[in-house]
Amino acid sequence: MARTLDSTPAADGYRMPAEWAHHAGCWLVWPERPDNWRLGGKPAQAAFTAVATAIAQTEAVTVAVSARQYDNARSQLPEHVRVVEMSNDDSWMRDTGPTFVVNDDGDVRGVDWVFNAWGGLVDGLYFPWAADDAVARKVLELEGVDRYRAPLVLEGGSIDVDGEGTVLVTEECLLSAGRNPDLTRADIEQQLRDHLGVEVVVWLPYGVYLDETNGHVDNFCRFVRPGVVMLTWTDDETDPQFERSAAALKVLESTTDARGRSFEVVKIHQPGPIFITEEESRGVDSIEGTLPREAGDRLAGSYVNSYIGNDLVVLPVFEDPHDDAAVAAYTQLFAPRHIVTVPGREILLGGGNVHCITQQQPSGR
Ligand code: KQY
Repeated sequence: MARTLDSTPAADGYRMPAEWAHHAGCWLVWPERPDNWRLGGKPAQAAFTAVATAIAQTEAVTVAVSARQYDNARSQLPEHVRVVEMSNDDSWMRDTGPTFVVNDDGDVRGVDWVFNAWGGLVDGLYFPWAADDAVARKVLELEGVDRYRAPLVLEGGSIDVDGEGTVLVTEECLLSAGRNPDLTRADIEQQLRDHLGVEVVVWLPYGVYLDETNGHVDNFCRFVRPGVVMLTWTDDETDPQFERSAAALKVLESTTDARGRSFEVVKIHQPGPIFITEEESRGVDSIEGTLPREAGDRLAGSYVNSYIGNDLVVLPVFEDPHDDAAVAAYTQLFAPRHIVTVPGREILLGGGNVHCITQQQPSGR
């Protein structure tokens, strides 16, 4: 039976493992919102199916889906992917799912953060979000995993850990007005220590330019292994992304991690810039109160937004001249894992990418 615990993971000897630690499985939510996904979600459903199918090569995959879409999801997904019915407001399991934590004995528990659709009534992306806020609890209940309810508005995409005491975050996101306006930076650091079991918080100033999550770090800068990070980069000094990436580089070059290591930074050139087309914009229902998808709007494209699975890495590509360099960098960085590329554009049109739609469940081994 899954219990809700009053203590914190750190106090109980738990910490968030790095994404490359062995997984028991991976979770996704099926996309269907017509005011976020064009053409009633059909192209996005194909893209999510490609991601789920790729990950299912090396670990168990579960897709949570609304009652309305259950039959459709079941028929599109391969048989060996488990499909479970679950209410939701949208399909970002990285942000609505639990953050799993482990202890030295290999026991697994889950952190259930407060979710407010990336900024609540200040600059959130939709209302209501109650079904999304209940997703983490339901996943933990289904898995029989004990839960900590963290008193912090946070999404899984806004943190990235090395499993050895260090977490990467952005100030743009964690200090944004719509999340925890009553908490100081020191308060937030303490919550991260308590719930992720980390010692050092590395604050990068910004994330990717025009990222609608207020600059999630998972779209910008992520650990490849302890001491090594990949950073979304552009060589174009006139691109607004340049200042953002350069500011992060400066922090990373002057910081050490929890083990006293300097960071090796691998620059991964961004795709594009990528813009929404007329046709793509027309396919999205326009509803007051949700983020409009207008033709010509720039998307926050990034190759860093990938999933590190048991024996593979799932990497979004964009039919872009920078794709080949990204694949080559990943091949070198993640060997012996093999790199599986998936079309990233449809997921990007919804505001995120492969990492944002997935949530790994560590095995504790
Ligand atoms: O970056 C992520 N982890 C999620 C992106 C959410 C976009 C919502 N439209």
